[in-house]
Amino acid sequence: MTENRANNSAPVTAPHHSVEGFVKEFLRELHYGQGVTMERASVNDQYLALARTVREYLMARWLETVRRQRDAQAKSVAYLSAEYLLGRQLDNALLATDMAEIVEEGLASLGIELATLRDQEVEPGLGNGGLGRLAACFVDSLATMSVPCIGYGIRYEYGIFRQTFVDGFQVEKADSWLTLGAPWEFPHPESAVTVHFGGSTERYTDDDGVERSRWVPAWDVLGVPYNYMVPGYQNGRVNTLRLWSAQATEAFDLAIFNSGEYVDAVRSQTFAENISKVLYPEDSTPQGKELRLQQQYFFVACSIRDFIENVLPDDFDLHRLPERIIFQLNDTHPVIAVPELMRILVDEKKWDWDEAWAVTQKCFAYTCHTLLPEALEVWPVALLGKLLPRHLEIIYRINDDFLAEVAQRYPGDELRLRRMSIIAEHPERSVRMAYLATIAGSKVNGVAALHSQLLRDKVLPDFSEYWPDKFTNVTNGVTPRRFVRLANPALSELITDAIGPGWITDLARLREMEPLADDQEFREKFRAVKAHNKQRLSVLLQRRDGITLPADAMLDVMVKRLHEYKRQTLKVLHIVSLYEQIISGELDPTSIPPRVFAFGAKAAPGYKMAKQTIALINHVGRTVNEDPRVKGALTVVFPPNYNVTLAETLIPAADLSEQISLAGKEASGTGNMKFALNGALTIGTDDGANVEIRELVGDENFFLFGLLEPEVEELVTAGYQPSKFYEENPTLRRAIDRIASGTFAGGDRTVFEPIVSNLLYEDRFLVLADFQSYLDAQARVDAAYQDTEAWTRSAILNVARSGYFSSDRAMWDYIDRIWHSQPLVAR
Ligand code: F55
Repeated sequence: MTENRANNSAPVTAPHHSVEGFVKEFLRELHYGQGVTMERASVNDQYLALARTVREYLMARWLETVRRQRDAQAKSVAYLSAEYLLGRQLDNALLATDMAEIVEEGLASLGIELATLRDQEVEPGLGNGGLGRLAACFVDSLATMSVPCIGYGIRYEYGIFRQTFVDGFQVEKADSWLTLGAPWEFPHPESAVTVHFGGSTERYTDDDGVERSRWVPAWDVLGVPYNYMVPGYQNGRVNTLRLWSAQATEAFDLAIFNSGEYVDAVRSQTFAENISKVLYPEDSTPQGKELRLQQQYFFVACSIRDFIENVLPDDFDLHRLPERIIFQLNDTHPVIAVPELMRILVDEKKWDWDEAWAVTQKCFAYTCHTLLPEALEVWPVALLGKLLPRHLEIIYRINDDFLAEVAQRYPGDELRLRRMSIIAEHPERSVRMAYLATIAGSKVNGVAALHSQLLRDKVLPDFSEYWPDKFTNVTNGVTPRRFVRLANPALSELITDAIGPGWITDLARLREMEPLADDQEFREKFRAVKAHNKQRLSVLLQRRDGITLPADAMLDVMVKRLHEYKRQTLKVLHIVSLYEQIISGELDPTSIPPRVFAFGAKAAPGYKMAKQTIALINHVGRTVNEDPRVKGALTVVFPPNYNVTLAETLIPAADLSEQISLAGKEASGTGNMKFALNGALTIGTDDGANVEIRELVGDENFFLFGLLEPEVEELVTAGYQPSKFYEENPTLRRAIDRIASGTFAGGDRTVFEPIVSNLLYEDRFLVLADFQSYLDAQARVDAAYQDTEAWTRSAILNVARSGYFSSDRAMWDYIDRIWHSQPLVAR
């Protein structure tokens, strides 16, 4: 039957790759898809018709990619990630199909501006920050490299909140990204998967007389897959991102029929549908919320089932699963997949435990993204046992077997067993998800060289001693398609004119630009690109937020989630310190290059200190911007709702990139890479991937400051007293006193008191210890910026030497060190 269908099906072809071909399809979509005429079409109608037209150009490639992957029976990567911070889709699809010019011309012939329709798209913000954006970069690279990959995740109805400011304080709004239509998704309700929850387990004896355990769940939900295209860059490939949406099962429908309380029954449907309702906005301190665990289990259960039943052939022998799949765990969020696969093999397929464990261990690998102890996920045993009783049993068994092995290797070492147990006893009996991931994974990797080292030495030392070969590093990367080619067309053209277009898929080739750093004419062109990008940013900020950027100022940018360890406060202290010195007459404002201090940052809604810091930035900004004494010299801008779309205009305009986390706290950073690739110089600590950026671009093209990681350790062990730094450094004291005085809060000393006393008496992230070193580095920045030619030279070298930070390279490293899968070459 299927065979027949396949034989009879006509080949799917793309519409004609020409202006006429495009216009014809576009009008067809407008008329027959949207059901409107050109005269009556709204901008949204036009956008939706355009998006659907563009995806038609991708469809044949998509179907062909899926067919080939099926036929080749190649090993696939299943990237399991609770977050994908995709950014807008239209431009990326136009680039992948090389349709941008045709579309621009075709639309123009109808009197429509492409730019207007572009702006109509609401970006899918299904992630918090770096981790979610990394997942999006990785799937882009794998598609471009023709590596078979399915991205699995959650189709949140509401993504990361939209940030607004009210009197400078963050106020969150729901991100209803789906309301105007979702033209990039393909729902498949017919392929829905049932997921069970709750209930209990029971022992029974099977037909062969074997004692077994089985799960008797209490309730279930449906997972409906929504497919998204992940187009490779002009290579004829389109991979799939499959996001799951929760729906009530028939059991709910029955309840409705049988219940006199019809309205109540319908209402209880929403209970199931809550699971994929909203993305949790905490980017570091996981909330031990039941719904969050439901989300995690929901999407991995759907994904594993989908892979086994829909991707693998019907008669597939699961003993060979590791030949066909590697489940890459993006942090611990999907790690419940481990007991889930065990449950399927042992309970459903009736395998022996050891047989199942041998296969399972080969199917997973784990990427850790943090070093902060509070960010390591743990689930209370009581909660996990209530929601997933069988999985808890399985985790216990994994733990027992593992600890028995450890006990054999280290007889009598009780303390070690307690340290290495998946189950923590204090402060509450709970499951340490990172340990489970480490024990089950074939490999464990950190996301930058320093991070991977600290992961071995500080976070999982017992495990790295036990399995030295399990641990590896893969330094993060970013996709050059979105973050250079699309975000910075002017620079892209300059690069392509100089070295040809090969860099877009082979970013190491940017090295070929190195000699041009010494070419005066090229430097001039490079500066023109920067100036153009600043102008573009200025237009956007004016239109988007009513913010006016001064012309010809150095653009100093810090964009990332708001977190104490990232130290936005350090940058505030720098601004306040300059302000203080200028208004007291100590510093001549014309002696330093005019600077715009730009921030972009969302705070987790429950993170008080982070929200205060946002208010502080806004209040300092207002005071500074309104003060005629510093006018022209210092400007602070903080556009609300920093997201991928804003990043794409902001980063290419930057001169200076702020990467100022406390050494040993930022696992990698990926913004740092985007800035360097777009010709900003970095001021940064010896942390995360900054270390590697500095090594590559050269010391002389990077402004290093601050304590090194071992020095941080030392200072903290010795008993760090921030107030000492305050007392001993008059510049620092005056900056802090200025904040404490209420100057930035209309004279009210209480508003920012918590920040001040935190700095003076706690300062977990050693802001005060690094203050002077930071100021000195900023003075070096000012001096360097005055020498325009030398600065431009450094900026060009930053671009030329940052090709290593392509996510394509990162993917090759995963393939080499972890996955051992192969690209699917054309046949
Ligand atoms: C999201 C949810 C939870 Cl519960 C915990 C963390 C996160 C999250 O968003 N983490 C995150 O973004 N981590 C970052 O990952 C990046 C990619 O590896 C790193 O570059 C960055 O250093 C790290 O903080």
